[in-house]
Amino acid sequence: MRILKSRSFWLGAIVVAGGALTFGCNRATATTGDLVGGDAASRVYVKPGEKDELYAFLSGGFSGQVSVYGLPSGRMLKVIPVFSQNAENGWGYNEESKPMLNTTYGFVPWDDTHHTELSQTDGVPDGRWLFINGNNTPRIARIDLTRFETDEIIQIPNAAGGHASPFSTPDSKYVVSATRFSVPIPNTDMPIADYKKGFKGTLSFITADQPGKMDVAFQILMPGYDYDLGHAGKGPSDGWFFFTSYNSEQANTKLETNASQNDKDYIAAVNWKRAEACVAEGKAKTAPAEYVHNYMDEKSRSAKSETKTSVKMLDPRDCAGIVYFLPTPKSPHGVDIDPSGEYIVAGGKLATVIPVHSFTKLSKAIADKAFEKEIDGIPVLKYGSVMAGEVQKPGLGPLHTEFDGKGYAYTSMFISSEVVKWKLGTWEVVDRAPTYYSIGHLMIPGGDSKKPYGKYLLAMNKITKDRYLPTGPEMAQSAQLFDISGDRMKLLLDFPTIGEPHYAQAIPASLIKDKQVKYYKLAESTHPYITKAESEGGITRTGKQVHIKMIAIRSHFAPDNIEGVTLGDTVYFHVTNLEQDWDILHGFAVLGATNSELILNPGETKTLKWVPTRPGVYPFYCTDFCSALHQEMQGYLRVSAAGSNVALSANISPKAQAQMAKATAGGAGK
Ligand code: K7E
Ligand code: CUA
Repeated sequence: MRILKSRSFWLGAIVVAGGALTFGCNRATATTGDLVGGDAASRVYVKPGEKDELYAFLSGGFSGQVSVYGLPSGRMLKVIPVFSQNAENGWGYNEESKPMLNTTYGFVPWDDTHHTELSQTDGVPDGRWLFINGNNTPRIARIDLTRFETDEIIQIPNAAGGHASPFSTPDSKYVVSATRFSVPIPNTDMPIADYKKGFKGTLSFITADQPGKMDVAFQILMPGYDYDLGHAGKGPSDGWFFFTSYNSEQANTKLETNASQNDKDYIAAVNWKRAEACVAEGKAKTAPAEYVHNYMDEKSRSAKSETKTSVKMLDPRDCAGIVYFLPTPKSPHGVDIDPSGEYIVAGGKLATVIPVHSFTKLSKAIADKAFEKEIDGIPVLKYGSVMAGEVQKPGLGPLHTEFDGKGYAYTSMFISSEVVKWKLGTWEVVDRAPTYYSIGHLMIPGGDSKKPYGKYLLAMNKITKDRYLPTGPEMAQSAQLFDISGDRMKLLLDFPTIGEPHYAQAIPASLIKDKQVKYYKLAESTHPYITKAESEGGITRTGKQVHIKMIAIRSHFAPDNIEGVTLGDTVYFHVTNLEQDWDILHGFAVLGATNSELILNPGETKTLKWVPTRPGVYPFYCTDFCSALHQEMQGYLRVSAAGSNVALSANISPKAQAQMAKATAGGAGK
């Protein structure tokens, strides 16, 4: 029988799966008690005052952020703002962080984050950084794990939909981004009907191992398919990268059916070391491409943006041997490499099997030229020549696979809502566990690395109806923690998540927790508007701009009374938190500001821009309950009508007064 082509078959399968889902729901109520291991509560119980074993980093999907949980407890520790403005702490609202969201499309205050990726040393997560992709306006961010803050964001040019991203090579020399949507390259006005002729894909390799210096090292020009996911080779397959694609039909409408025609699509196997060599030999064309690179200056804690103007573009026709296509059933989603680096597992979301390719066979097939055809300079290998095996009857809708390091693989089954455990090499299914419901990614700590931690598995589910107290039409997505230390998976815990986590990664806490920055040293800050002592605060006017330098310390602001601002002025509050002590934060908010608050880490200076719109007296106050006299931490700013002659004044020390007078005399432009 030819496998699964007709639309009616698939509709049938989905209806059947819907039935299975309903069955799952009913059964859940009856047997959850049995499914959860009897000692589950104690396995996830972390006593008050004690700490979790692992940090887990969950992507936020449409929240645009990363959330950090402790495992096994499921305690939520932090939301790290990345691509979305975050009024909670002023990310993307304060002047220091705004440039982080610059792109060639302007200021883009949101994105869709899918994959968290820890930096690696020799194929093992090392706890230095976490990378995360922006899917909508293709970008990759770097989060520093000594501070849990986003430090760098690079835009990916010649791309639309940065989904296969930001997977890392084993030493984080590169992280990658492949375009999900093919587009004209360079993107230009073109009839959509010209898709087959004019639309192309790109695979981008971004240098990642030097903070502040991320750049697009090179791009590979690909046929106009949809590139979906990727993973680096390791061990024997180190030097290779694998990307799934779907829509080899090159449909540009109703992809639901039109891109599900072919029995097989392709995994692109990229020899990136060879690509590097071709770039070095001058075989790449320098193509115009505008993209923005934003990074947080370490000393001033202020972001800078730079625009780059070209990329090195490699056409596989100019550099033989950089890409091969591996036929793979059917519209594959995930591609996951086992810890040994030998097996390449595809999640053919419409396939009835889980296909596994062999790297040894791939190398031999290339040597033997076992090609069935060539597409745009890319040899297509014969399926039989690269296939290691197929997992039969795994369930419905395989998406993603992770590994436990003990010879087993675990695949998420979206349609049949389950995790399926199977054995590498024999391809037999050995266990399955239901998930509630519609699992997307799953994650084993280190489960895509050379050394899986292999104790837990986290399932991330799209649908939670009936699992939690109802909260109106939208219910939270959920994560479910399983114990995988024994032969059978045991469900331990359910917890709701922020946004829609797609992928997550986790790492032993011991690799991160003792490296935490506790405060920023005032003495080392190079922020141009820092106020290092109460005596240095002040107010200066430059034309219509009023700069207020202010300190916050338990429990006052200085200055706390400001006059002389008039309508038409733009006010910049530069507030420095003078505290030099862990976890002592202050906040700053002004009546009527069409902006967020500031939240100030100890030793940090942040700037709130405010344009008053009517005369009056405006209180400001601290928003972070910092001391017994937090409520006393307040002040006033007087705004007068345009043209009034109220002198600029602030109740500051005589020394600061004198400095202010000098600065105002020098800089006054009014
Ligand atoms: Cu499967 Cu974007 Cu990795 Cu969602 S993706 S689940
Ligand atoms: Cu400072 Cu509350």
